Amino acid sequence: MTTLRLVLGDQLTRDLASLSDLDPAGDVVLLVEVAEETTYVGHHKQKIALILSAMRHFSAELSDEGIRVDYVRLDDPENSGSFTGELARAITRHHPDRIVVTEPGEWRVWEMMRAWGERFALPVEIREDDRFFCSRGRFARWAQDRKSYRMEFFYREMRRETGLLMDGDEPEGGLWNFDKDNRKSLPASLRPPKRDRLAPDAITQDVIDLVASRFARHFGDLDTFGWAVTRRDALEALDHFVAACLPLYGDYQDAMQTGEPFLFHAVLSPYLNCGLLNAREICVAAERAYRTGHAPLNAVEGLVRQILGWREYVRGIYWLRMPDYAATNALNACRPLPWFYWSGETKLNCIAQVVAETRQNAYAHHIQRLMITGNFSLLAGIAPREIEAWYLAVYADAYDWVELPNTHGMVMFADGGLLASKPYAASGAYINRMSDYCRGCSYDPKLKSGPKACPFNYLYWNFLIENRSSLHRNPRMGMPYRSLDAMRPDRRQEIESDAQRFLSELADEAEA
Ligand code: DLZ
Ligand code: SF4
Repeated sequence: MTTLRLVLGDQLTRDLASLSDLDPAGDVVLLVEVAEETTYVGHHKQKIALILSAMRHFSAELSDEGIRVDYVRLDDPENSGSFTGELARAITRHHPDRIVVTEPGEWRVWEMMRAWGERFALPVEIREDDRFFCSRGRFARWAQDRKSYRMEFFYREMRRETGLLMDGDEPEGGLWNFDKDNRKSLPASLRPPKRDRLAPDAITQDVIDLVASRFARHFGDLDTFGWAVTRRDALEALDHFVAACLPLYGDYQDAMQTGEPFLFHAVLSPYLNCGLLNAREICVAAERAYRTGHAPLNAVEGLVRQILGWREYVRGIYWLRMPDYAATNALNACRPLPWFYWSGETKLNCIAQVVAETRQNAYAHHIQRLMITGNFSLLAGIAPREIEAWYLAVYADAYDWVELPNTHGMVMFADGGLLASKPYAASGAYINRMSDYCRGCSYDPKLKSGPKACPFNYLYWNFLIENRSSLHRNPRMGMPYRSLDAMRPDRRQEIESDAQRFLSELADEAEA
């Protein structure tokens, strides 16, 4: 019996469910580079290069094991350009008795997969993706009969279930969450550890050349490519993070500094999300660092919360609520995405810095994503679909299951509060406190009105004014609305006219 096992570009692990019972004598593993996946959004050049190079390396590793691999390259003249088309061609090559796949990370692909059985008149087994701590069914059971789905409660259950950072039945250190210790601003004297870029090997160089010629118009620099593309190198990146960055990861988790795109962050999500690393080994390595006295609890708990808590939780929400989830727009936001999200050409220095780093690295850390590019989109009322497509395209770690809930729910509050208990809206004061961006800006974060004032300042209040009917009953918004209501009417008018001027200039730029 021949089984054809299709492995997707974000499933690059030997531990994949669909490879668990692989019979090297008869089975064929299929990997396909397809135009549809490279262009359904205009991915960052480095993201495409990372995935294709990691796919080619993974395929070579399987072949070295004696496994029959059928690998279709993007520049194969017969390439049909889609998963379905390539599966059809592979079926005519191998005449399999059945197809085995692992569930994908995207609703769009899930729908494709579910149609394959009928289309090819073959048994298609779609296996659960057991790389996650919490299966889709387990999450649905947790969510059942709950009025609200707060991450914190889900996270506690996951801690209890996995035993990670537990002291018997109690959380290690007596608290579930040490987030309050993780908001320090970066002292000027502190230099974050150096990150090495890996020099491309011949396989990666081939892919870089392919991406440079075929995706020349896509966003992003390619000459700075330095990602690990094998499990071995990704494991080294994990070791380096634990040894050099983890001890201070918690303290400066929310800090932002010009010229320091990585600070003490893990920068492992691109590997984790494409299969080169797995969630459990990262959490276990971090816990070990705590138990051996190498890293403090606030750092280790912060990391474990990101992976065991938040990452699993957003995936759960995605599969629980799709496809309707993506269509909600609770705040009726509809402005187009400003062009400066691509060009970086804007007087808003914080955005210019984050876009420049994003272009250079296909990476920005979570506070840059949430509180700079995200915060601006929220305050300016950018259409959720536009900003979601941007995040999905520009970050090397972005796949729909993780990008969509983070952007739609957490950043844009477009789900009306299913994911976040309040919108993460902030004025220039927050950005000024947590970064050095304002020092190099032509706007003044301390000015509240007028053309020199930081636009985040009046956009923040204007956001509250524009969305009063949706937000003022939210208990966590009580304080800002009380402050707004205490303002004199002429101050409110000033806010609205500053915001109108700024937003209409944005609209003019979009039309130009
Ligand atoms: C993101 C991506 C890209 C750019 N290219 C490919 C590809 O050529 N072949 C492939 O199998 N997967 C690719 N991917 C990842 C898929 O888009 C991803 O597997 C689906 O979106 C499901 O998460
Ligand atoms: Fe950003 Fe405002 Fe600071 Fe300029 S002043 S960097 S726009 S927060």
